[in-house]
Amino acid sequence: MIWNETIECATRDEMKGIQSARLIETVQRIYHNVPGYRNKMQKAGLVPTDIKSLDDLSKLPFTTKEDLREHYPFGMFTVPMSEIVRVHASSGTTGRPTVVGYTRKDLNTWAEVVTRTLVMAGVHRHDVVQVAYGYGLFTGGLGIHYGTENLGATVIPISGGNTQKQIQLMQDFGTTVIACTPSYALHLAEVMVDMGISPEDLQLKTGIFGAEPWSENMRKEIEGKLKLRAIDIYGLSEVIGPGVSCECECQAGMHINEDHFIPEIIDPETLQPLARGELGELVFSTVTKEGIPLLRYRTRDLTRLIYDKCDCGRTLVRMEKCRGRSDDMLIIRGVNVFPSQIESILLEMSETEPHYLLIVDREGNLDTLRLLVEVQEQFFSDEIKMLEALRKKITGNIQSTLGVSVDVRLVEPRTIERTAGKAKRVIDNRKL
Ligand code: DLL
Repeated sequence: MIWNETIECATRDEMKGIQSARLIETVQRIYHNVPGYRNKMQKAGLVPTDIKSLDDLSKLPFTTKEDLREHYPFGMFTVPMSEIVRVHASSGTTGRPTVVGYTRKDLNTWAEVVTRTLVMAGVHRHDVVQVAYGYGLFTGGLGIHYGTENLGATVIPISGGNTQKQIQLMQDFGTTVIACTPSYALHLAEVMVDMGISPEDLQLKTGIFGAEPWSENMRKEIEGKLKLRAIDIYGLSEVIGPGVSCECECQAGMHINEDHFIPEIIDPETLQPLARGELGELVFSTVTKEGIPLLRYRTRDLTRLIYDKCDCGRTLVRMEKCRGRSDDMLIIRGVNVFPSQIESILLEMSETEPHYLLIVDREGNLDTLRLLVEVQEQFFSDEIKMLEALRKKITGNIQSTLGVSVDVRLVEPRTIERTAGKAKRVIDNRKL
């Protein structure tokens, strides 16, 4: 089933027409209501009438997280506060939170795009959807919640944490769809084993997993352990929250709701748009939002766009699974390392668990990379000689694939902290 066939299966010309009209209108609105952005446009020598179609998009200045922080909390809103019916915020690791505001129309748009994504994932109104993303300032819980209600499926608004209760309710309420971060999905699988509950005791068929990067190998692991189809959903609070894009049942890239959020891929160094299909930083212009519309917002997420028609029949452009963020990329003695590459290597080995932590330090002038990784129960009880061989194997695999040397420390199962939300994979102690 397709929720909004006219849009989701539009021709490229039809989509371009919709995007152009909405872009022109949004530029006018932002120019007249947001002094900070008007200044940027004036500096670039632009007036709103210079933007005549989608082809002019790349003339516009970028917006960044720093802009939002600078105008904290509400300085980038384009409507009076009396029109704002909800705010959300993302905490981030440093600095002030990024605050976003929604008008009633924005909340309707959000519910619509989340409903589309759930339908893409194969969810229908007879499903029971357990929302284990956090409810609160984070957009995950409430975002998926209203999309599910809009679809007409049953929502269990349990929020994150309370893992044993999550599993008990899955069993008692006949949950068919679980929505949470992929790292929490793995934790659920782990606790299920402790409770003596197997996936066959549950009715799970689909997982709606996102909010953090996860590898293809992690997908296999989760699908194997929970016996469901693991679907990748993407979004960010600045753009709207979850529902910016999502995989369909083909699991071959995430369809972007591009009638609302126009994507571009740029080179993060030169800031120039890249040719179709190239890997770079994803940038979004929101063209229907009222509360806080953003033009050319730099996500820092690295991916590429796929314009071919998908086997599901949708023509909405797809983005590949995120490779990581330009600001998550570690540079270890000059070598670029993404935590997701290490995750993939670990998951290819049968002896390790997908729970790991990378610790970066600087000793003298040299970067050091330490990897703590959990070893499966049966291997941990093995003799020291075997463990040393395993340690060498992991070190060798990482060295040969990524070209960095790493100090591997094997740790007992369940010693790396589990979180109900986004997993923390990296501790960078360097003062750069
Ligand atoms: O994480 C919104 C969300 C909630 C998406 C629930 C999906 C499910 P923020 O807290 O603002 O919003 O964080 C946004 O998280 O720029 C990416 O770096 C990362 N991210 C989100 N989804 C994915 C994904 C929510 N599927 C930031 N794959 C984004 C990789 C993701 N990274």
